[in-house]
Amino acid sequence: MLRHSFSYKGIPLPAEIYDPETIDFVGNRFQVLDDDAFTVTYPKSGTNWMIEILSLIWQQGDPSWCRSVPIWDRSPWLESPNALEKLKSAKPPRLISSHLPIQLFPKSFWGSKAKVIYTFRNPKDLLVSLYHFSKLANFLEEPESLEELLGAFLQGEVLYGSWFDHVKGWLGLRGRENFFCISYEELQEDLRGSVGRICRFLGKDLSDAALASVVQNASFQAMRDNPMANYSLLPGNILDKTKGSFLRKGVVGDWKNHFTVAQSERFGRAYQERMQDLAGTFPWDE
Ligand code: PPS
Repeated sequence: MLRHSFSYKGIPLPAEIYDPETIDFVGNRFQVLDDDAFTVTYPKSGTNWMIEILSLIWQQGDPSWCRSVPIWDRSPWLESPNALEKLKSAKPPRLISSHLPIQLFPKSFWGSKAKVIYTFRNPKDLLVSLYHFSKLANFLEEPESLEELLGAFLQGEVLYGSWFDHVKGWLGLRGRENFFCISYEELQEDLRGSVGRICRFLGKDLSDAALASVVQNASFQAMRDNPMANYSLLPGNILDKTKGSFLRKGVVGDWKNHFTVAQSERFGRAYQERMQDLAGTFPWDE
């Protein structure tokens, strides 16, 4: 599963879009600013959904920015070489996205007041999302089967490394004033309430009409219809849109349509072993 990767401090990263020099720069020399707001996720956990929500909050619910600027320019990817250039000219306060595990995050974050919003998702659904995405993303190795991807995922032999370590690493920041975490499932269950909580964390006071506009414009359908958010602008050599959509299904529980009973049990055993210290933390634990 790691054919198209390089390893940086033991974490496999996509070699076709990133490089070790940039990751090293990001970790050691990138200057985080106090008013930066980071969206951090393990891949396929709802990153772009959160970017859209934050973009809309940034604009008090006005969708013009979301409809006129590609999502990757509104919240550049920290680990991407191009993004660093964009971030230099970005007008503060900056929105920034990242999949980096906590140990590779910029050192300058630790002395700053910058905010991190960490979004996590049921790993079984995330795996299904990744499985489908691997078919269209040319920078990912396409697994032969879900079974193959599942084995690699449980071993942490996938891009960005172990989901278990990623989540445990970041959730270790719970309780800090500048850290907020939320699940994809909570966003699905109550988007308006979730947006309200995110606004409170960011110190943004939105009117009821502005909140309603955030909810409406960050819906799955609105994002799917928005060329600036649905990845249709990416060239075919990066994302082969003939093989599927980036905004694929956008639901909770799709794993039930993909996992066999044996796969679910195998996953469950590994999950219990690795996550027992966080038992009961996640909506899918219920
Ligand atoms: S990536 O490639 O890691 O940045 O992908 P990421 O954005 O983290 O996750 C993609 C999945 O999020 C779903 N998505 C949404 N679901 C519900 N509502 C909205 N608005 C929304 N936007 C994105 C997207 O469809 C992917 O999930 P799947 O299960 O594949 O549909």
